[in-house]
Amino acid sequence: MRLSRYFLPILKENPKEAEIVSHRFMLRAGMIRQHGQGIYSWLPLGKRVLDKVNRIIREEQDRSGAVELLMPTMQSADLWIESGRYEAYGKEMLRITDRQDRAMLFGPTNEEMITEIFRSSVKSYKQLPLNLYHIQWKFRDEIRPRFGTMRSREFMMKDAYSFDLTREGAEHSYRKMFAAYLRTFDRLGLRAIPMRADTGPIGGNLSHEFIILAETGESEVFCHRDFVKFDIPAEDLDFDNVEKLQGIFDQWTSLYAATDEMHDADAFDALPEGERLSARGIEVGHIFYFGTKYSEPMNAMVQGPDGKEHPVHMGSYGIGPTRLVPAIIEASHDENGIIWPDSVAPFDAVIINMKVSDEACGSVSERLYEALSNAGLDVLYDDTDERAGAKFATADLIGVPNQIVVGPRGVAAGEVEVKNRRSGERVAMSVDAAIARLTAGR
Ligand code: P5A
Repeated sequence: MRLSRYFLPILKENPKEAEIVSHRFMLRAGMIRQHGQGIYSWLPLGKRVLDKVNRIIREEQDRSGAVELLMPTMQSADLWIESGRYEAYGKEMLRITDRQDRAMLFGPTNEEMITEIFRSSVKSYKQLPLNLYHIQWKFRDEIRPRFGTMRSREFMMKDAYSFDLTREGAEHSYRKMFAAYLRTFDRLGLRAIPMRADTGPIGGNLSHEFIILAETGESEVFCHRDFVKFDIPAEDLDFDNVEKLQGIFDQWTSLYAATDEMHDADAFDALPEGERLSARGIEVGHIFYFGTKYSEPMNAMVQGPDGKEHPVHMGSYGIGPTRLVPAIIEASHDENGIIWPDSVAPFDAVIINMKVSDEACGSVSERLYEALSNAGLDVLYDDTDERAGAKFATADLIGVPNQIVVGPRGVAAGEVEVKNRRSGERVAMSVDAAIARLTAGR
């Protein structure tokens, strides 16, 4: 991508409405644009990161055996009346009436709709277990939307729904998602801690929130310090291995970890002082087992091996991609801007041509651009006629992991400078060496 043809509306000044660092950098880096309270467009740079986040979420859902579909944002109130949640959901639900005076709503979650899809086509236990997911916009009329896309009204959610014949089966499905979530957050460069959590309007009594510790987090959380020591489930984990999944779950739930609502002060205070961590956190995922809460009122039954009809046991599992992007920034930045983990960086490398009027700089930059792009890297080529200082500031702000600086003096000596955004290390090397270094392992 040539920066001269791209759309990257960088802000030079700090936007005054931004209270936390991720919101400030997302606005300054031209990733998002606000339209109303808690409503945002994702501009090209932001969209690239969001797509990469979603790709990782999708890969890990697929790996665990979940199957993707896509449900609409608009739902009919009838289904919610059937489940008994239409009134109970309250003011957070955006209710809409269509031209035929039918009661509709912008979905805040999809338990009812997925149960409707399930009951219309699955009739036998032989088709179970089943886990269906989608990545779709939701709307919740939050009382206090804030911190940019961290808590917005329109936001994206990956929501998965599991169906099993028995409670034991459903608990195994729960543990599958538990392990898949640990892998997902790890690949996003985050250490998420599963904490016992309240179930709120979704229901049930088994639930974990996945929390990223951050000073700017909205939740107050309490946990043991040793979570950092636990291993993340391996890529080749067999998700059908009941014992293995149970082992992972047991380990990750063996230490104290609870959100404010579930906090047991006596149990926590009984821990030695050095092991206690009382902190703030960002909830990036939340999983629930709620049994037959929806299948019973909505009559989602399957025939069991005994020939009888059984209400199906369900769970639901949410991740917030549009919250994860700012959460990653909260966890990884410095005073100059964002420092993206490689896995979600909008570009892998940025070529900074310090003097576009110089023919030699132009041809070296073009050569780099072509070679890196051909090797499959996402490359941004800063071919604008901005001052060098402004170009460096932009590259640091948008957080691309590798910067290649092409300047007249270096080029005359046959060299470019390769800078690592995270470590700040700068190394001068030949163009060929720079290409070899950045394409290594591709
Ligand atoms: C689980 C999937 C549910 O809605 N039903 C389907 C269940 N859970 S949840 O905890 O309410 O939301 C799941 C995740 O969505 C993100 N999220 C938000 N992101 C941005 N702005 C919001 N206002 C918002 N509300 C929820 C969170 O990541 C949450 O864990």
